[in-house]
This record gives sequence, C-alpha cells and structure tokens, in this order.
Amino acid sequence: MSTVTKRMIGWIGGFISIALMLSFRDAAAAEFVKNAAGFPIHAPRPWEWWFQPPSSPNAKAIDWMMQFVLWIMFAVVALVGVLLGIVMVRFHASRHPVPTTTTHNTVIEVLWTVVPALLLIVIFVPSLNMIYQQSNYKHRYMTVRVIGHQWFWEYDYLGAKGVDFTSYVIPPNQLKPGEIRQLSVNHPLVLPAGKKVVFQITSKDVIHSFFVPSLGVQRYAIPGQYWRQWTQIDAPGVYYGECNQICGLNHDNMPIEIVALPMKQFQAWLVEAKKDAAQGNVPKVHKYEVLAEAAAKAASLSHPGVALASAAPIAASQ
Ligand SMILES: [Cu+2]
Repeated sequence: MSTVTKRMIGWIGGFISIALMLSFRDAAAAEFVKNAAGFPIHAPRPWEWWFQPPSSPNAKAIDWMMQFVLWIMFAVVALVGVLLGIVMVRFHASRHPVPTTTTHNTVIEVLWTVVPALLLIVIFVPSLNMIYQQSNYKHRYMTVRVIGHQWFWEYDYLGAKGVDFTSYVIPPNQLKPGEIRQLSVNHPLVLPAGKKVVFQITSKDVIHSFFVPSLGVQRYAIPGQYWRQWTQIDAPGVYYGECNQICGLNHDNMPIEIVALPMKQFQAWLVEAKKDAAQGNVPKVHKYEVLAEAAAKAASLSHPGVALASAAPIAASQ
C-alpha cells in the first residue's frame, strides 16, 4: 500500500469518527429516560461523548462555547497537520538532499502572529459575554442556601421559614425501583421549572463543590464564604449532579438530585413543606404526587440508558 493511500485512509477514518461522534450526540439529545410522571431524567448515560444535554440558559451557553472552541481547535489542528504532512513529504531528505538556508519570511511571520491573535479575539468576545450572563443575579425568583457537609448536602430555602433539610445518598442495598445508584437521594432539592433560582453555596467543614452539569452549575462550597450561582431550569424533570471536589472518605456519597416541578406543583409542595417545618418536622419532600407516582410505576421502566434500580435490590441480584 502506498503512503498516499495510507494517508487517505487515515483522513477518511478521522472524518468518519467525527461524523459518528456527532450523530451519537444528536441521538443522545433526542431521547431521555422518563420517570413514571413523564419527567425526563437528566443523568449521565453510557457512551456519552459530549456534555449532558444542556437544560438551562447557562448550560446552553457553556455547551455552545465548548463546541465553538472545539471546531476552531479542530481547524487549527487540521491546518497544522496538513502543513506538517506536506513538509514531511516534500522536504524529505531523499527528495530534498540539500537543505534550504532560509531563516525569515516576513509575510508568514506576520500571518502566524495575526491569525492566532484574531482567533483569540473571536473566542474572547463570547466568553466575556458568558461571564456577564452568569454573573447576572437580577430578577431572581428565589434563593436556596446550599451547604456542604461531610458527607451530605443541606438545602435551606431562604424566605421559606424553617424549610431547611438534609439530603443523603441512598445506600445501594436500599434502592427502590426507579432510583439510580449513587445518584438518588432521600430528600431531593425541589425547585420550580422556568424560574431563576440563585444558589448561595457554602460549607460547614471542608471544601466541597456543587456540580450539576446539565444545569451549568458548578461552584466550590468553601467554609466561611458564600459563593453564588444561578440557574433557570428549562423544563420539569429530575436533574443529577455530584460533589466534584474530593472532600474525604465518602466524597462519592454526596450526589445532588434536583426535582424541577411545574410552578403550581412547586407552590403546593412549598405550602406543605412550610406546614411540616412549622410543626417541627422535617419537610416530607417525597410527599408530592410526582415522586410518589414515579416510585409506584417505575418498576415498569426499562431502558438501556440510565441504570435504574430494578425491583430486586442490587445486593440481592449480585
Ligand atoms: Cu463533598
């Protein structure tokens, strides 16, 4: 096989791989596993090549930026690769035994300074835009204080007196149908869909990190400091994240589960939660129709994507 043929095969293979990656992404974005209430489950899926499908304005901006920079990078790598290939073939010692003594070429030097500078400007403008978008906390609907602990999360609904509860991972041997191993929690954070929510993030002990990729949320939780971040969840659904700052022995046991409810259902839940809090009880966050219905019907769910717990406990099936 000639060198040219091999090179051709290499290039064609490369393009086919990229096309495949893109088609995987489109296929992945199109389908969600749904819980029994019809709410899509936003969790990592096997063979996911790209970011989780973005579900908030922030996540969409991040996703767009990632692809924008990726394609610029792809073009730069392709150009440099082709030039390198040409040099290697044309100026190979066998074809070109006497090396040239050229040391300067003004046109090329100006080009390889100006073109990268322009590329940086092209990247700089939208990224600055994104920073401004992400630091705009105006017109919020509500604020939730998120407190990291070793090893669980605490959610304090500011403005809803007493609504402040902890959220623990469900141990693998206690998973119920429809729950996801190391992602489902006993008390999920309940939020309204379609409204701007500000998180006020801090920690009681060590540094944690509040990370929900599909919502474009990621902030360190640092003792003695409040860091903010906002999100606006596009549609009702269940969104999963994890503490992504190594915080000790059970770092992997502090996932984040956010249930985004339609406005009416959220308000109904909040009324209940306030009543519970007034009676000195932990708000029963599972006591709303969506999750109850989901738990009841989830046994019938089957999907190759998210590894939902089956009716039999995991420990028993192993
Ligand atoms: Cu942590």
